[in-house]
Amino acid sequence: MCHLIDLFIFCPKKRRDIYSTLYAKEGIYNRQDYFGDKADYLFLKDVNGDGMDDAVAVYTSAPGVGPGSVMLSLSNGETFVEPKLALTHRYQLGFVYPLMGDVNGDGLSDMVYIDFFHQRLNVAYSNGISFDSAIEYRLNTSGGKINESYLTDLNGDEKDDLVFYMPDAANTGNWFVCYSKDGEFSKAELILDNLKFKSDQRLWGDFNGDGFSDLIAFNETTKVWSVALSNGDKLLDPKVWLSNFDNAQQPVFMVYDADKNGKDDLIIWNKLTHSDMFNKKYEGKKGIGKDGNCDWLVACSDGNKFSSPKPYITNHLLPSYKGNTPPSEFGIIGSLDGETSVSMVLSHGKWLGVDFPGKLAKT
Ligand SMILES: [Ca+2]
Ligand SMILES: [Ca+2]
Ligand SMILES: [Ca+2]
Ligand SMILES: [Ca+2]
Repeated sequence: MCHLIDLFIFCPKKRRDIYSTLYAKEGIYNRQDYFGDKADYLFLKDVNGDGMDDAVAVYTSAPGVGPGSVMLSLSNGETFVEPKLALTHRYQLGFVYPLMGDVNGDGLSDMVYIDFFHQRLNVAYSNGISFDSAIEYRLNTSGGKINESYLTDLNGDEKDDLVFYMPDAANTGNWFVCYSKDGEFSKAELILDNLKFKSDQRLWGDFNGDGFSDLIAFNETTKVWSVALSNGDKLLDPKVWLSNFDNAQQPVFMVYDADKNGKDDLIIWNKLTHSDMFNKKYEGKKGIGKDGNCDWLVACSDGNKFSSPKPYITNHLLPSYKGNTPPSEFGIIGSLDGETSVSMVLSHGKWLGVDFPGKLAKT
């Protein structure tokens, strides 16, 4: 039987001491076949607590998959294995969204469903093998409406907290936290009284490596990335960490410690968005119009600022190299062995990962 994957090029894992751009065709790896296709949400999180990130696919209503199914495929250090159903949790489409994080601090990533309409969380704790049935937590936001939320550890106690943004008139630009503690979520507390600037995209990570998660925000007009560091209790005033950022290709942004120095970095995925992958005019060309060129770039944190973004993988699934495979629908970054970061694109159920190519040279 001929699998499509036979057409991919396999290479041994490479570790490099100095910075070099890795062509995806040299190092692409198939980490999983036929997992997560048509899923509504995909995560790369450590569900069984062995330090290696596992693949999680959440389905709302795909054909042939039970509504609310959460599929899990564990990392064995290089690939994903043993795909199975780990939870069924049906939820209201349109105002409930799944997140993942370790809410109870046991080292196992839990499934969390935030319900923006009812202002509540349903938490399905990982038991190391699958997820237990969800427990409901009502959030006390004093009447404010949550608009955007993240699970991240603001106060460094290894339990992920719910941080969120409330854009209504009384709270414009204000950020709040409900701390996870003692099996409950605290009443909402103000952590930043104003974002102090207009932002178009926001993410969370620990950019200075002190264990407290920080807010990063991008302003598309000024082309500036700013970081508001956490002191474990509040967010400090935002400061510019990267300016003159070229957003021409409208990339996907992620936060991850790519070079594994303990400080989260800004990851930029120039996603290819056109669907006409067999169109000859794309062959050998990069960055057409608003389409990305399948490159991955990293802006490394030194704890005070980001370096200028550098490509570290090029042509990660550009159709001219992989003529039989449609452009990737999804990109994600994590670590399958717990030590090396892997940048992954997903295309029709295939998870294709390339390891971070060694340490970046100092600039
Ligand atoms: Ca794992
Ligand atoms: Ca947990
Ligand atoms: Ca916490
Ligand atoms: Ca921090």
